[in-house]
Amino acid sequence: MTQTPFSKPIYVTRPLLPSLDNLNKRLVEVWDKQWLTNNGTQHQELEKKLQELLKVPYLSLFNNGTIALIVGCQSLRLSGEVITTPFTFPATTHILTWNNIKPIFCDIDPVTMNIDADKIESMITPQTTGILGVHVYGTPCNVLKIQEIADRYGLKVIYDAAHAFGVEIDGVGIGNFGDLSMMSFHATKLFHTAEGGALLFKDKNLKERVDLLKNFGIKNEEEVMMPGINGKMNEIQAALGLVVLEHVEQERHNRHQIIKTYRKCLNNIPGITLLPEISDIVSSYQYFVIRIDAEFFGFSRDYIYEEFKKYNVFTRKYFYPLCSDYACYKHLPSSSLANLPIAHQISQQVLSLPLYGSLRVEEVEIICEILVNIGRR
Ligand code: T4K
Repeated sequence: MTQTPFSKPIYVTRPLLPSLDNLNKRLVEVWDKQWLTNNGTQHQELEKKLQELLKVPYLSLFNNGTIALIVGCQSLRLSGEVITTPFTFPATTHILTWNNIKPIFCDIDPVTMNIDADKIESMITPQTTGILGVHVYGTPCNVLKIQEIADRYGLKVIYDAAHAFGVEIDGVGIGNFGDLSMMSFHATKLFHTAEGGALLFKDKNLKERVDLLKNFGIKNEEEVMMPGINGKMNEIQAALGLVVLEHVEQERHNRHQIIKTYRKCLNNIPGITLLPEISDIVSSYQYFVIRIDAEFFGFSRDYIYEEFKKYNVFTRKYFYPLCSDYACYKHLPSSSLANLPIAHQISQQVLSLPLYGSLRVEEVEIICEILVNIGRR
């Protein structure tokens, strides 16, 4: 059957938008207090609720995930070289550069698409101070192996958990692994504050340092302790977050139904690989990603991406190109193709399909049909 294009664009994601009435109630509180930022009551309430929900000892809110990660690096005093993955959003690598740290790219695991823990050790030099892993699409890194290597070499571990809201391993919140983790609350994330983010960690001493760093280093009106930055989340962002939070469980449920539909419709199609479902993991259902092997499917990922557009479906190539191929990083020795063969192969194959709670199951079935029909040409 030939499909007709959707009458309105279907994007890779759409933000969870709670009722404006509920948001307004919160905004009235903010207006009444005439307190718009700098650790107001909405901020305090959101920080506490998230810390409990994400099952982590300490959490500090930020105005976005990138600034949070920059501050995270500062708070751990990382320097020299940090081993990281090239298969991620630009922010992960850039925050190292903003901290005057040299990124050392390590290849990725062919199944999880996260940094390959078995390859990290061979990249350690006397300059290495840390490991920066990304829980890509919300799939956890090999946290135990990474910690074991870090402990043996005295390295810090940071996780970019931008995609991993609510992820748990055997009931343990993802923010408990490593020295600290960053979550993004950008509009495109499962939970969001339009722009926003947080650092999550276990060390009590880090809370004071992180909170100083995100507030210019100001301790009180007469003492500035360190060269901080402005990383504060404002009251309007926090109020939005508190209202969005009430709907996150329903959003997760809806996304789970959509993923089940994708899995049913795209199962056993030669050349299409679905990400494995991992037991003992609570998922964030952040992205639904397929891999397309052009040889077996008959058409390349790039061809399918363009074809989808003709049907008004806007998929995304998260993550292509690799960070190691950006003009600012491709000169690095660790950026060579020989060092990153798996990452190169996977970045040519991945395609993120539309996934958001208000996407209808019938729409998902049509998206799958379009893909299957392309393969039959
Ligand atoms: N680390 C990782 C691994 C990350 O993925 C990210 C962010 C970060 C760090 C940095 O965290 P933040 O500093 O952002 O907190 C989007 C997001 O902007 C970005 O936050 C996210 N990762 C990345 C994976 O996706 P783009 O450039 O793809 O965004 P854009 O504007 O093309 O949006 C994608 C689709 O979403 C649009 O086609 C339509 C839809 N959309 C988007 C927005 C902003 C809406 O429907 N409404 C909206 O308001 O980066």
